[in-house]
Amino acid sequence: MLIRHPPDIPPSDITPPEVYRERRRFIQGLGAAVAVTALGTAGHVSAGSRLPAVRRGSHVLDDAKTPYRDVTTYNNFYEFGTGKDDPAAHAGTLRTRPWTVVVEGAVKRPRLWDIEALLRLAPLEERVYRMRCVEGWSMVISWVGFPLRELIRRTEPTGRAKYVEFVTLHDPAQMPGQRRRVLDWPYVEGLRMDEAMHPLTLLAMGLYGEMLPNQNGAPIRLVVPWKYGFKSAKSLVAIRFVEKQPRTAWMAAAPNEYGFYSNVNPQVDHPRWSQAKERRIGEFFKRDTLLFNGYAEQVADLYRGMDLKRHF
Ligand SMILES: Nc1nc2c(c(=O)[nH]1)N[C@H]1C(S)=C(S)[C@@H](COP(=O)(O)O)O[C@H]1N2
Ligand SMILES: [Mo]
Repeated sequence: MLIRHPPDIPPSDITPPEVYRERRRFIQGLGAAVAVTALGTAGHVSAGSRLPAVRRGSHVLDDAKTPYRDVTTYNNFYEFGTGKDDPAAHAGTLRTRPWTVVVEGAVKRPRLWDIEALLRLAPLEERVYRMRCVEGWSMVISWVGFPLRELIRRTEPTGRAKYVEFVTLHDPAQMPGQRRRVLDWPYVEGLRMDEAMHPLTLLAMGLYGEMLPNQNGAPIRLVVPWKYGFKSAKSLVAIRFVEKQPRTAWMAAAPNEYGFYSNVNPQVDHPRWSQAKERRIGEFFKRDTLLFNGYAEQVADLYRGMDLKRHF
């Protein structure tokens, strides 16, 4: 495995989770004495308070939702290992209470938010979004959260705030994958201010009406449905308003492969594979990948006049 380029699986190698789990079981069976663990049967649902009431949101796709089991057992969360089943197997060590998120930088109202206060900052709603990983697989996921702009509004960014930086927890004791320098920890992502303010950009605390399981980024994560999955940073501890474009973890790891924008774009291939198609988890035939992951009508204006091949 090339650890400098972690999302390194060519699309042809992407295995549907059911096949993958069977294969896992088979391999584990070869280890004879080892009892077969029920991989991710429940997942690690966060302890602590329950979600406040959730209303049906404005962006609910008609597409069939990917089963909860797949959404919670086939994950990318390198802080717990680089295998798809590592997060479900190992994220139990993450403690999600107490939890705080510092919101700071070029703002009038910096604040250290307690997670319980964040959960009640704005009405929670269900959003069913298409999600597309840069590796070439996709899912349709029911999130629970509120638009990031609700938090931004209360934070009052100043004129110097041009970008927003999102930072994941850095604690190798809770996140054993951070003991290896797979990435330059902590995981950092970024959005341009107008992308962060877009009504589709979500702060998510739940999945399928329940608290986020640890492996999906508990207790709070970003969800940006028109961008490749890695922009949606998990287990956030800081949100910073900054003047300069943030140095994201993936750009630092492989700048020629992962650009700042990372908009889903079937016309811009990854240097090592085509991005024209994707496998929806649970389906056999590949689908055509859609520009901006199918959200062009809502987001294309953000990029008008930009060369999307250069700003990939
Ligand atoms: N902190 C952190 N956030 C992360 C990742 C990660 O490794 N660490 N992986 C990203 C990638 S590559 C994808 S595809 C999505 C997967 O989210 P899911 O496991 O909830 O489907 O999380 C993104 N957020
Ligand atoms: Mo991804």
